[in-house]
Amino acid sequence: MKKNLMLIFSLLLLTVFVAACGNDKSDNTEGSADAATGDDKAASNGETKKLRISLGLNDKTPLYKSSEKFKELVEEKTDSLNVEIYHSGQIADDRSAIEMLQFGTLEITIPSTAPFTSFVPEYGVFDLPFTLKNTDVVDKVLQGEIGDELAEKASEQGVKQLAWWENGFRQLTDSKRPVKTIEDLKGLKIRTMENDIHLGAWKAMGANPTPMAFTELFTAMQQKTVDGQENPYPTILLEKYPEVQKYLTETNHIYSPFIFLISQKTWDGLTPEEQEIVESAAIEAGEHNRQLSRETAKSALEELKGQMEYNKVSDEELEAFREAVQPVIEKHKSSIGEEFVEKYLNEIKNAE
Ligand code: KDG
Repeated sequence: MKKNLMLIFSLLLLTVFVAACGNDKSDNTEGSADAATGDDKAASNGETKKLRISLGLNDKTPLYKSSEKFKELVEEKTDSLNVEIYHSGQIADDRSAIEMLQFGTLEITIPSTAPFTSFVPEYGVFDLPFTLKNTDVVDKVLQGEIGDELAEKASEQGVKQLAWWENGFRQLTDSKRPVKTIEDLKGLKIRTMENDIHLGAWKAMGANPTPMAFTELFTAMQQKTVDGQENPYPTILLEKYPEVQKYLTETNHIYSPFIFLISQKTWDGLTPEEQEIVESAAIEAGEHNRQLSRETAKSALEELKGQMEYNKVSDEELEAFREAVQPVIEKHKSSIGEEFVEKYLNEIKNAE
């Protein structure tokens, strides 16, 4: 009980602090520097609205570079909007950032879908392991009915999803041993995103999983609080995991989308013209992001092979992983929604 009160109190403190440095008109004075990207933005008529983007990943990643593309697209079309990009969890971790969008004390965040399932359980379809097999299927499913239905459900939570971006296919790293069979997972302390399906899946495969915010992950690996983690190749390379992890295991166990979320309160405060500019920029930057993410995943793997001990789990061995997680998939069909999961699995079959 005391812990919950402390959590609520610290969230309210954080919200007040961020609101104080948020859309304060005085920040829009002539020549106010953009704290994150160093651009000067003279407010044309003092009416410039600030759109701060909170990211968990650092400024070397495709996520950050595509956010810069979003900024460029918006600011070339209007003087009334000023985009600021805050990387590496400078403002908040994923879940806190989503809550701040709900309060209206932060404008934009672009997290993985996994932490968003606490707000909209249906996004959990992407956490069902070994369901999306390649990017062709991913693109068809996300651009289809499933993608549209999920975006509509997000609006019920005070946030508006403007576009699908890409985190990518997730791979395993650890500091203890190579993982060639499911038996090698036994007892490995694996950090997972804050998501019950991920937790259940790694438990079912024999690991000892710990849910943790992304902002705490590198330190936890450095201090050996966890043995390993799972993320796409660009994150593993660009967040410098080879410094604290020895083994890299290709599993492709889950495909993670990123979702471009804007506070409903922020959205409602934009003019129709500004809404059109922001939405089209989020979609166009999303196309840029998918391409950059896929190119970076290929080059990152080659670089990682020179820095870590790499192995790819054989298709035959992966069958044991798939079998182990089946009960977890069955269990979470009800928490996500049986009908929606069936629709998702059918869309995947049609796309394959
Ligand atoms: O900016 C996104 C990150 O905060 C996070 O969603 C990345 O996949 C991720 C993870 O493992 O937390």
